[in-house]
Amino acid sequence: MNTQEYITLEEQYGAHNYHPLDVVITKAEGVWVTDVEGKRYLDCLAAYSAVNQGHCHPKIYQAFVEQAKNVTLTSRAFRNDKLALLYKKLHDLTGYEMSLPMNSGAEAVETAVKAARKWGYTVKGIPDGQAEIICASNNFHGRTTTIVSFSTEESYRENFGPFTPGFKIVEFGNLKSLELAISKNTAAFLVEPIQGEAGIIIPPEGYLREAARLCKENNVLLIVDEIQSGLGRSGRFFAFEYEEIRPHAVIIGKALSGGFYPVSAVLSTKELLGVFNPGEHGSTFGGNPLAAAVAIAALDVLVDEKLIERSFELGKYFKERLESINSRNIKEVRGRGLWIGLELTKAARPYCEALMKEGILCKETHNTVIRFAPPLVITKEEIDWAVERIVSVLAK
Ligand code: IF1
Repeated sequence: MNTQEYITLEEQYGAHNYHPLDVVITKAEGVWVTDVEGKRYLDCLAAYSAVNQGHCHPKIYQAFVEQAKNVTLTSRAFRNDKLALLYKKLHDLTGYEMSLPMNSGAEAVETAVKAARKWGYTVKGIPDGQAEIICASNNFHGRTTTIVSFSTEESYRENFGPFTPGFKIVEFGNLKSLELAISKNTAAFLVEPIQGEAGIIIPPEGYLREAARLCKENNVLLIVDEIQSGLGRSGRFFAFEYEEIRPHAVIIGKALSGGFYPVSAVLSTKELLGVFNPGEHGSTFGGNPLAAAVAIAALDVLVDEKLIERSFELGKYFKERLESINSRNIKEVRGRGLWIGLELTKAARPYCEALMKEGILCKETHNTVIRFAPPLVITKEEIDWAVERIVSVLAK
């Protein structure tokens, strides 16, 4: 079948909840993907940072296949011999006392919301049914009904109500707004350290540090969503490290599996994750041995191949090269690590389509931003190759 035939089938039989670029990928390796016509592209999206380790990484693949030969799923009714090792690895790498595994990122966010509420009632002493969680404007934390309840993006909410109550919105980056929103019933402040979907928005220097202080003073949990910003994408293991803080809980997903499988987790203290008793929360697939084996390998690759350091160094280089482009179409270049938003003065979609023709896959966000977030295994030469094409497309 050719590209058009796949598209026709998809449009006829699949729900239209996406508007993808018209490229049908059939194979991928490292930073490169190949479509059904045999054309190669440099992937500058990395599945929204789920393939930080590069597509089909051989070491993760090996762990995946080896584990699939033994046992893939036990359910949590029984134990398996991989989950304990993942818990230990997450603890050793991050210092967090405990973790709770789920599948999609949204499920881990839901887990954090439930944990924070229960902590609010049983530890902080918030009156029953009154717990509040504060979230930031222009957040993105997923698409479940509860999560879209605290989205500020109309198209994510319209016609999906009624919504889950108990969430307050503050302006992202504005400490005064946070301070005013905190009440004696506030259980948590949930925030992305760098907002991804909003267009790779870095808050003002000191924002997270001061937010952490406000939370501490008011006995409010600081929960950071590092599903997209974490695991090396920002040039640090966690993006919050730039502000030298220690959030009470961290949510991870995406690259935790290197793209092989949905694996997510909440990392936190015994005080917070200890609120769950048997039967109160869970998932059929969460913490399964295949997911655990894949996640262990995915974390090992990040560390062993120094991908976090690589993201920092090459991200700086890529950003400098983009900043040096002289084009009246560019409004701003911003980002951290290999996570760069190029804000244009006009709609970004036609530029993404033009870049695709030149062999670069990237995706616009918020209409005017092109994001560049290649797998962290990209080389300097490949960045040069990309920049050459970005320059020529932007000149048009
Ligand atoms: C889609 C965006 C990126 C996330 C943060 C939780 C989740 C995500 C910070 C939920 C997911 C994805 C979902 C994906 C597109 C993508 C995205 F544009 F929508 F915002 F990356 F920028 N927290 N982000 O970024 O994780 O349940 O999806 O595993 O198509 O919706 P999930």
